[in-house]
Amino acid sequence: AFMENVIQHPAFLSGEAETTFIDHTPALFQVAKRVDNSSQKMQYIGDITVNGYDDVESHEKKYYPEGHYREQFKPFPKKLVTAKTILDAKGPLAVNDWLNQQSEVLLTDTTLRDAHQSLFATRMRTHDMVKIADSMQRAMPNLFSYEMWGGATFDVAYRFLVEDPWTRLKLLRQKMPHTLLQMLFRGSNAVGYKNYPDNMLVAFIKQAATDGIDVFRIFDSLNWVPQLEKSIQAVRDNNKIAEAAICYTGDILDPDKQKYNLKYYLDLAKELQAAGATIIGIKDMAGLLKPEAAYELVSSLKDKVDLPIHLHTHDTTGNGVMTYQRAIAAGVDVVDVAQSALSGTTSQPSMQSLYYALDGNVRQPQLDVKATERLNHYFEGIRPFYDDFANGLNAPLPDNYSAQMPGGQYSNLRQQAHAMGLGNRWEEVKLMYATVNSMFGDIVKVTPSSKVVGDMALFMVQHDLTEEDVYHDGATIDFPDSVINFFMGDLGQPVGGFPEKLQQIILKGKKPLTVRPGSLAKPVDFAAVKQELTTKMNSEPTQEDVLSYILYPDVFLDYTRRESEYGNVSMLDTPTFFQGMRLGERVEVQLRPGKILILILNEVGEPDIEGNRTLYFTVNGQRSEVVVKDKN
Ligand code: 3PY
Ligand code: ZN
Repeated sequence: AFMENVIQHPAFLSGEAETTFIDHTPALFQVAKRVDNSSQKMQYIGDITVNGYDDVESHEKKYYPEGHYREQFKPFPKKLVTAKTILDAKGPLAVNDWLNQQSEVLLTDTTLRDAHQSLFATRMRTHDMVKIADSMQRAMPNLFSYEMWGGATFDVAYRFLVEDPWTRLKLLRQKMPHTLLQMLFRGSNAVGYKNYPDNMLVAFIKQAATDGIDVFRIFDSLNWVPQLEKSIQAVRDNNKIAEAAICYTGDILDPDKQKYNLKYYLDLAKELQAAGATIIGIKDMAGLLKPEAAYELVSSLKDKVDLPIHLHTHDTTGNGVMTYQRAIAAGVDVVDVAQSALSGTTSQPSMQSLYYALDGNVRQPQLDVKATERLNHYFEGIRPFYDDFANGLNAPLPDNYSAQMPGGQYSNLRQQAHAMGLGNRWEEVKLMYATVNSMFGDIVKVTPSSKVVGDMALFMVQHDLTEEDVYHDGATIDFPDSVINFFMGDLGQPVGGFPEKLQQIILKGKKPLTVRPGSLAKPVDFAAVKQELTTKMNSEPTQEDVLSYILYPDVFLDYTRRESEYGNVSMLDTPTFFQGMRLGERVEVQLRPGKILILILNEVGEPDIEGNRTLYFTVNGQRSEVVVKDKN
C-alpha cells in the first residue's frame, strides 16, 4: 500500500518528485486501510443496478452515443500573464491594478459550479470535470477565473456523489495552474445552511486557500454586513481575493419597490469596501437585474466605489445577455458565463452567445470563440448523463421577476414539492413564495434565507393556509423549524428588521436574538473534534475531514461508511455510477494508473427468501459474483 501511495501521489504522477520526495511527503505513510478492489466496484454497481439511485425513479439504463471526445487544444501560452500570475506574485491589490488596465470585459466560467447546481441539482461529478480541465484552460487562456467550488457542491459531493469535495479542489488546482479558482462562500454560513463559530470560518478559509482557492465570493443571505466581516478578513489574511457580494433583490427601476433602491446598494457596497473587500460582486441569483437597472447600478458603483465590479446573473428570466451588455457599457470589470451547453434558464448566460453579442463592441472579451465551441461539444456530450436531475425547463421564466426565486433553488423546490405530492400545485407554490416574501417583510432570498421562504411556502400550500389563516390561527400552528429559527435571528437580521406581529406569532413567546449569532457561538475545539472523529473513523482524520465533519456530521460519517464499503467510486463512468449496468454490458474502470478492470454483467439472480440477489460478472476474464440486497 505504501508503493500505491507513492505511485498515485500527484507529485509522482506529474514527474515533479525528487529523490527526497519520500522523506518530505509524510502522507505517503498514511497507508490506506483498504486498497480499491474489483469486488467493491461490483458491489456498488450491483446495488445501483438492483435498487436504482437515490430518489430517481427506476428505469432501464439509457443508451448514449459513443463519446470519444478527442478535441486537441494548443498548449497554454508560456509567457501569458494572467490574473493568477499576478495574484501569486504580488497579491490581491495588484490584481485590481491589473484589472484596471484591461479595457475589455473579463469572464468567469461557472460551468463547474453554478451552472450544474442550477440546471441539474449540483450533480456534476469530479470524473467529468477532471477529464476536461486541462482543455478548458488551454481553450480559454485569458479567462479571469473558474467558479468551481462552494455553494451546494460541497455537501452534494459527500451526500449524493460519494466523493470528497476537497479532492475535487486539489485535482482541479493541479490541472488548472494558470487561472484563478473561485468559490462561493456563504459568509457566516460557510458552505452550510446555518451559522458557524468564527474560528470555524477562519479555519475553513485557510484550508480552502491552501488547497487551491484564489477568489472567495462571500455573501450573506440577508445582506447583513456583520455576517461577512470575519470571512473577508480571513481571506485577506491568506493573501487571497475577497470578493464581497451584494445580493440583488427587488427592482431599482420600480418606484413601488424602493426598499432595495440604488442608494441601498451603494451604501452596502461602501460598507463592504470598509470591511476589506477588494472586489465588489453583484450577485443576481434570481435573474432580476434588468438591463437598464444593470447600467444604472454598475455605473453608479464604478463612480462611487473604487473597486472592480464582478457581475453574476442567472438567465432565468431570459434577459441575461442584454443585462451583461448594458453592464459592460457601464464599465463592469468581470461577468459570469457558462459553456453554452450548460447555460440558459436557471443557469448563467452562454459564454459564446455573449461573445457574439459583443461583435463590434470595443469591450468584447479576448476569447478564441471557435476553440470554446469545440470545448462546448464535451459538455453537450455529458449533459444527458444528468437528465434524471434536470430542472425541467426549456424556456425562460419571465414570471420569475415576481416570484424572485434563485436559480439554484428552482429545481430543488420543485423537486421537494413533487416529493410532498404537490407536483400539480407548483404554480400555487410559486405564487405562495412571493406571498411569503411579502409576509416576511420583503427579504433578500438566497441560500439559506431562500430555503426558509421555500419551506414556508410549501407548508402553507400543503396545509391550505392563507396569509390571514397564519395571522388568525398562528397560535395553534406548528411552523417549520427553519422558519422558527429564522425569526429567532439565527441567520442574522433582515434589512429593516423582522415584521413584529408575525415574529410574535411564530416565536410563541420565545425571545429572539438581535446580535450576530457568531458573537455568541462557542469556538470549535479542533483538537477535541479531531479526537472524536478519530474514534468514529477508526483512523486519523485530515484537517479537511475535521472541517467537513463539523459542517455536516451525519453526511460526512455516512460518506466515510460508504467510502470504506465501495472504495473510491469516482473512477466509474457517470452513466454507470447513476444507472448501474445492463445485462451483457461491458464497462471499463480505471482502478488506478495502469490498472484497468473490464467488467461484464452476465446475470442478475432471482431474490432469495431474504431478498438477496446474486449478480454474476466477468472481471478481466475471470468469473466473479456479488450478493446485493434487493430493497424494492
Ligand atoms: C448557493 O449558496 O449555493 C448559491 O448558489 C446561492 O445563489
Ligand atoms: Zn448563482
